[in-house]
Amino acid sequence: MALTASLVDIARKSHYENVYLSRIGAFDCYGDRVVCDVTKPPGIPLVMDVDTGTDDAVCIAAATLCSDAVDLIGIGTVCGNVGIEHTSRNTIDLVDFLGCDVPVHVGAAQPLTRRLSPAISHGATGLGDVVLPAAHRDYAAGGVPGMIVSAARRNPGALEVLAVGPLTNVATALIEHPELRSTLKRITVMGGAIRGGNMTLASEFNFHCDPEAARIVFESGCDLTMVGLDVTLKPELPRRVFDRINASPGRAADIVGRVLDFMMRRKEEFGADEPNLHDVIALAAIVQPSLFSFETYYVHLETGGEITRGMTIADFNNVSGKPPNAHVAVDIDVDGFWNWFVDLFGAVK
Ligand SMILES: [Ca+2]
Repeated sequence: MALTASLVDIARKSHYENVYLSRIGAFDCYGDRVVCDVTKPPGIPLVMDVDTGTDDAVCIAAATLCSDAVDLIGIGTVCGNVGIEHTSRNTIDLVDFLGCDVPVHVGAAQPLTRRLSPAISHGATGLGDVVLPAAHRDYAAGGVPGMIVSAARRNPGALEVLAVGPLTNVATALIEHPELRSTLKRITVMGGAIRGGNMTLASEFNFHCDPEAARIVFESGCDLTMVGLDVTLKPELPRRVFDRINASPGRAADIVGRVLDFMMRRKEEFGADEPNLHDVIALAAIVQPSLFSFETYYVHLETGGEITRGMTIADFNNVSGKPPNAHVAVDIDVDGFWNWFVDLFGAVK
């Protein structure tokens, strides 16, 4: 018992007190012997916001395999790729299938000021033709903004947010809880592009879906990393990666293999684009930042215009005179990314 007590003392001195204590609570104990690696530093306390979504599903599955790097505290759902009923159902069914006990909170059913226009590339339910067993649990009580602020209070200055859907929930949290602007460590978003678009000529889907929310997040003053099409379109799913995932053990590889199979068939049957895994690349920017090149800019969010709604415009020449508000991922080591990805799933026993 003495050993356990000393661990708690160490944890109480830790910057990540609550996270570390929760880890200790999860350790297996045999009498006085605690089975754990007490020298291992705590992972990044992380909440995710998702609109699951095929590539969100890949991202969530990958995040559950990154327990050495991140402590996944909670997941919020938002409308985007499909309606909130489907994004929420997909998310809770997925984490339940993966045996992950992270709480899932239901978020916004519509963008801040607009009506949702779902994506077409994820099928009617959001997961293509992949069907998951229904979860044996309920959604966590409370909305997503409350979940984020609660997690931030328990991890002051340390909590990171990974948002891979429209930014409706994150913007709402920042509006309702302005203290988040100084207590969050960082927000990483999958969205935008400083060159080109995929929804219009100039805008990316997530920011096109809720540009007003994206503007609030970009103008919040939070430390912000933007992982947009500039990097997420570069890794195109190679057949060798598809084969490696399908040969990997475990439930995460099973579900990701099925999602990738849908993406590959969609490409072959409908002449769709090469499969891109957008959202998991934003996760990689958190846990494997050395794979990326970042540049820091003031990024303006355009909210109007037939083509420019949701466009992210980097102030390359400091015309605005405004200080930078985003670290923009501008390049990625594609081979390094795929190696990380297959190793992540292949390491499961
Ligand atoms: Ca997404």
